[in-house]
Amino acid sequence: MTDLNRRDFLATGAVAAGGAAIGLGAMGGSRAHADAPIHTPAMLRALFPGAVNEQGEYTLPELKYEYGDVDDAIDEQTMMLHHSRHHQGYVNGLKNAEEKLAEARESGDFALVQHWSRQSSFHGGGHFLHTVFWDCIGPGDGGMGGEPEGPLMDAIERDFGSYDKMMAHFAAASNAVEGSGWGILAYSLAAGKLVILQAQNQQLLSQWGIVPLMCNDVWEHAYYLRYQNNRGAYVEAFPKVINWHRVARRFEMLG
Ligand code: MN3
Repeated sequence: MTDLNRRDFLATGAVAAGGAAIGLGAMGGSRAHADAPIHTPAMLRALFPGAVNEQGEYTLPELKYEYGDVDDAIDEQTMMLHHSRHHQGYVNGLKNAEEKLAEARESGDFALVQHWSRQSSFHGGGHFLHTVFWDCIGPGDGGMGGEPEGPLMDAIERDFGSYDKMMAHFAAASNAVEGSGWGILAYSLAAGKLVILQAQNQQLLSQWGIVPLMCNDVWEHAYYLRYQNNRGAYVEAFPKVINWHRVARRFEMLG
């Protein structure tokens, strides 16, 4: 999927137009309309690279870079623990919750449905947001830092006024998350524009109908070894390791 250029993307979508596919309209100033490109389920799953394997099972995504490669903002040991321990825990928790809910459907005993629904939301939110987090930082595919270009920059300027205003809003949202959580730059499928949100833990305060494009994990486990309780210093350093090329590609997948 990631090798497709825009023309191939559109052509492939046209082939799939008769199947189970949906059209989104993220590009330029246009909102969703009748001739918007058609997106297959496989194309949309590519927004969460490595989150499921070919069998549809939840998996820990492999990073496209080494743990030490984002040391400008995040130290190697934190990256290793965060990816291999914390994120793996969310994958395991999501699988377990879905197994327990399947057992409940089999037995008809839904006494614990609230508990396992919460577990599914918490661990699922963790799995999918971390998948985006790893994808939106690190070297490769054009490199880290700088500013976005192309349709994503156009949309940032349209929806936030400027890149600097967007990043000031993003940093403020990340700093002000109450407790553990996330700052998230997302595309609203519902509104056809970019939005900045907070998430408490992994799953609260979200809107439905959004696709996270770029996010910063502000749980202490994401920064504590180097920054201790100084979340602000971590949030300030984070833009050094954003890979805007991959973020832009995620955005352009929606167009
Ligand atoms: Mn985390």
